[in-house]
Amino acid sequence: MITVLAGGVGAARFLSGLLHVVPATDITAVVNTGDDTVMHGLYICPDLDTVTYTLAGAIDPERGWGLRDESWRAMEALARFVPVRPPNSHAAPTWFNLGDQDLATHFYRTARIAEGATLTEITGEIAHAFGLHVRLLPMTDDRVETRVTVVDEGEISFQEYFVQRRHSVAVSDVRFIGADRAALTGHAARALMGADAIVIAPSNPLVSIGPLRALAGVDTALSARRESVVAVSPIVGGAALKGPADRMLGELGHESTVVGVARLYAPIAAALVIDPIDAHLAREVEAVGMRAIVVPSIMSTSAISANLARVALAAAGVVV
Ligand code: FO1
Repeated sequence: MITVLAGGVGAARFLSGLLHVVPATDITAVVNTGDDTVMHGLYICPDLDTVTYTLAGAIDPERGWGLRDESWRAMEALARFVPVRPPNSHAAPTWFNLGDQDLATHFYRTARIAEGATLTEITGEIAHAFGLHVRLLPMTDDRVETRVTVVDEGEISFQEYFVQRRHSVAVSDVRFIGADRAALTGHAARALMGADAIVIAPSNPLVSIGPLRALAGVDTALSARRESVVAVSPIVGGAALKGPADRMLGELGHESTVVGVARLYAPIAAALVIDPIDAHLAREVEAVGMRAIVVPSIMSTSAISANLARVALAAAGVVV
């Protein structure tokens, strides 16, 4: 069994590549839920949905989130209520786009939560509905909320930072509310303990993998089996594959290079996969305590993604 620690788009693309080299039923993804949000009373899990939709071949390829061939009639209809909304009301937020078909996923999840189902159960049901054979697990069934402190503004929710501010504002702090009380689910804990190899996907180390690492026992479990844990750098040539990871690393006092990523992951993973463009930094990566594995890691074709997955697994001791 292979376990992948996952955020959103980068992880979803890595998992797509992994599916070319490992049977789906041998793969478990433990997915960040710190980005989860409630809009219009609906419980939304962006990273779980991005992974689900991508693996189902249903993701919108340009946006990298939401469903392809989507329509937006509900969002358009919502605009009618904006002028009548009292000044102190948060009703009818129109900055977070929910497509008509995507809404069905959030309706289902929200209704099942109201019936008392756990997020783990619901995630399995949604994955099944989309025909997935990969096991998708939320990192926790408890609520963990990533909050971002924005310079000159103060603390806001992750989605207010990412979508509403288009992640174009400087960040001075990140914290994960509830992580100290939240527990890794039993399923996720077994996926960490029992896997033949663990891959930390090319996701944002601070706000995608960070919430997972903030849960009690995760770093301890990973460091105890460090030799079979490999990370894939989300930073290539000093830039993020997608999203604000590069700027965020710099703003929060880390180096926005594969060396900065290696410093964050050295305690929990023995190897870091880096792109050939960063090959000149391999010795610095090794100096901070990680083996550097150089392989093309910009996942622009399925052949590159599959090869990346194969090489990452080999670095964690699994030959496929
Ligand atoms: N990302 C955007 O940039 N704009 C949106 O309006 C937006 C809506 C949205 C709705 C459902 C969903 O599952 C994801 C959505 N995302 C949107 C993506 C999401 O905010 C980010 O990709 C992740 O939170 C970062 O991993």
